[in-house]
Amino acid sequence: MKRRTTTILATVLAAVAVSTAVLFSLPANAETAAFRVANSWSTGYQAEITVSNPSSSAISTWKVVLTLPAGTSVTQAWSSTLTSSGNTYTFTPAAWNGTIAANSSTNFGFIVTGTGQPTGCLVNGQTCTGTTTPTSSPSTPVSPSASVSPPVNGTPVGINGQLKVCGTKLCNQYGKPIQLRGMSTHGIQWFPGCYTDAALDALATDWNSDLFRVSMYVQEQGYETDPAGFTTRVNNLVDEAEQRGMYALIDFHILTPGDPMYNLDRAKTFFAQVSARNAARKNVIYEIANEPNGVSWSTIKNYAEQVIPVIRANDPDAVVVVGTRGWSSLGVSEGGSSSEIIANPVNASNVMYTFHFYAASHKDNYRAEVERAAASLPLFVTEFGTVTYTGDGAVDTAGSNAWLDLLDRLQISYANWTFSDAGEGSAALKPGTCAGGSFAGTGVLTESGQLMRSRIRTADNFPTS
Ligand code: IDC
Repeated sequence: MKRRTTTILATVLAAVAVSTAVLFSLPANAETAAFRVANSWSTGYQAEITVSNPSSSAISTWKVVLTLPAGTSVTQAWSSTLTSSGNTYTFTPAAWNGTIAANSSTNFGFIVTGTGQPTGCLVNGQTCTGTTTPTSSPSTPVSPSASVSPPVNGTPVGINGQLKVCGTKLCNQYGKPIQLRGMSTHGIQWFPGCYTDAALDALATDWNSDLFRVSMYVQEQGYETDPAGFTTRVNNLVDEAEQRGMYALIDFHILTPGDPMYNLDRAKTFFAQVSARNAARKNVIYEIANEPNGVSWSTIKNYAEQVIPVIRANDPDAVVVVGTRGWSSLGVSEGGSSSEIIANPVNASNVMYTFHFYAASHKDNYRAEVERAAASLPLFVTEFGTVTYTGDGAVDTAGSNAWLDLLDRLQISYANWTFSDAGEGSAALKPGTCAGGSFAGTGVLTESGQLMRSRIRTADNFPTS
């Protein structure tokens, strides 16, 4: 049998820190690749390579070899398998994207530490098509990889549109302060069956939930084990929320270790991806560090000031929520207070600060601190429980209502831990509910779920003028 030779083209778009980019461009007659803008920061950049198959038959594998100058290296890659030798980096398919159909393409991404530009690029042994061209800035518009749904009339996103921090409040598209009330997932690595269409329908139409927090653990079998897979799962849940007019809070769920710097490169990679992909969506809020612990506020601030620019490069108008010291207790659980934040806020606009509580553990002194902090800082309760901080135990109804009354009065948005059927007191759904597949009504709810549904489903009365 005669062996067919196939031409494969690779395209590299690499935006680098000091306003130049390397571009191996496709010839005009093979313009099939969709580019994603890469991101850059002072110590590195994110790049993408599109491998295109412009022939009339499928190819079954591909290999891209990239050379970088000394002092610059690839530190992470996704949607490909990376090996390296010296300054040569070889990318071969991930488990799922080796085959490229006729007239199709696939792409992969990577993070580079250092600002040197690629000096060579081979695809299946041939020079990548194109030239090295200096450009003044990342020049290609972001193209979202999935279509953006139009706002659904009468839903929280349909009414409020793009959110913005105004003073100490979260404001809607009319510049009016609003409060979002909703639920958090449990770890999406553990409870995928709890976030089905039926589950999201129940949250949107039976609970009247404004907000859906997507908790993507980084450790504990989370993101670090499969960055591309978890990124896709988060994006899918963003879409599920969007289709129902709910806001999606993307939670980069660091917990152990508590130093966010441990996950800095992962955070840059993840947020570069989700912010590029979701830039045109109005329903996305970014929560960059669930619960920092055992680290100073200045470390958290340093982390935030490195991650926020990555998001802003793609999605300039999105609200970003920053974790606080002592498991997002505004410092209180580690002997501090919100004063350290007020004295030294994150150097970025349109940001809010996280506060978390568990009603059976955190009482009046925490409530007093929230009330005090709320006079100066925009706060967002991205997670709280009706039980103890272990996530288990009995529901503290009086404590939970005291907290929720305070949050309502101060118009502080919140998400409750958890919309899941975990066998623990904080879970809203009875064990076995998710496998059963029906989620609406009170029959499937635990005591915590009943309390939360009754608090969340009351009318919002979002102001429109
Ligand atoms: C808990 C879960 C529990 C899990 C544990 C460790 O409820 O099933 O075993 O995490 O992953 C937080 C954290 C949140 C905790 C929750 C309850 O953000 O991940 O979930 N909690 O302990 N901060 C305070 C309490």
